[in-house]
Amino acid sequence: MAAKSAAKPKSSEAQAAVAEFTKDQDLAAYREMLYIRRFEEKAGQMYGMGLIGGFCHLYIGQEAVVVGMQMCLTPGDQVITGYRDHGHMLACGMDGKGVMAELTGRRGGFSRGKGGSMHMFSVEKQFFGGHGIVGAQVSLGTGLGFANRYKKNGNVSVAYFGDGAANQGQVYESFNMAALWKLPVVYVVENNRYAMGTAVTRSSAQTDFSKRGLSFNIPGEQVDGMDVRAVQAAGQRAVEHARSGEGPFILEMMTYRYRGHSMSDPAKYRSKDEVQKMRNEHDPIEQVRSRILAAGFATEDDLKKIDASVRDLVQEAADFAQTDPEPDVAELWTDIVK
Ligand SMILES: Cc1ncc(C[n+]2csc(CCOP(=O)(O)OP(=O)(O)O)c2C)c(N)n1
Ligand SMILES: [Mg+2]
Repeated sequence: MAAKSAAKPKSSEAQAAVAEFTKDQDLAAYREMLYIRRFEEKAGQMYGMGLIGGFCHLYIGQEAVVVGMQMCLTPGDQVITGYRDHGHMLACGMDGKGVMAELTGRRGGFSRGKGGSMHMFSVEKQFFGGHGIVGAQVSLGTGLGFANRYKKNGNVSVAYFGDGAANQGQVYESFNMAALWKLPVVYVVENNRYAMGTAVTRSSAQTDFSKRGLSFNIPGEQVDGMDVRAVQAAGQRAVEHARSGEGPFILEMMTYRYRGHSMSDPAKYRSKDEVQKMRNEHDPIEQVRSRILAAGFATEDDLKKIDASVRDLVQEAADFAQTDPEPDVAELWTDIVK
């Protein structure tokens, strides 16, 4: 089923002009988004080679969301998401070697090779997973906000979830409590237009997810999630709102996933043209790349160097993930509730 043709948000707030990035911001965003994309491409290849088992959901196409949001956070702020989580972990600063080694089920993985793609955590980087139950992270993320409020630590939790997850009941129980207790939570709906093979228009009575908090008086904004500058600008407003004690905020990121839902996807629910059009006209990395070149922030050669260093980093992670040993059999009996 054909969805809307562009990533542009409908609501007027989001149409506001987006501030230009500085040279450093543009280059950092470029590098970070490229790193996520190359990492995911490599994960896809390794899955195809049989090196990765179980579920694996790639983030390719959505990179601007997590990179733009991360630019608004300060140390101590928490991040939680669903199963499409590799990009979030890398953006939080988790080592790519540990992420890739978890995908291949090795000792050096973030869950010592026992969690896989959907179950990784880092207390150090304040990343709280990685959750396979659609919508569960929204309640958990609200709990993180509650803890922040209780401890008066000034931190904000960011709970990411999809357009499909937005129809789960526990999301609204969470909204109610977050608004009631003015919890410092930013809810980021990654509206990539599909929940597995179901288009938003087939499953949602209210397709403007920024309005989903209206009955709780939670403000919301629709954002062009393919433009990292728009994400960062909206993210600043939302994080500031939450941090200042005003309560939760909803950001609906209009984004798009280029690959299938998971590694097996019949791809019958959308046309190849629809995907190609998004790639050609809205790619988040290409947008930054053209801006960098137009502004003279870097030359083609400089960008090639960044590309090469990113590829090296990803290759290092892939090599580690194939050479690091598998967990000892005795590990079957550790980290479990007996
Ligand atoms: C409670 C629950 N119901 C159903 C599923 C099966 N399921 C896995 S992913 C998914 C689609 C979710 O789509 P969305 O929230 O839009 O996230 P996206 O995959 O687009 O990132 C479903 C229905 C599940 N994992 N958990
Ligand atoms: Mg979706």
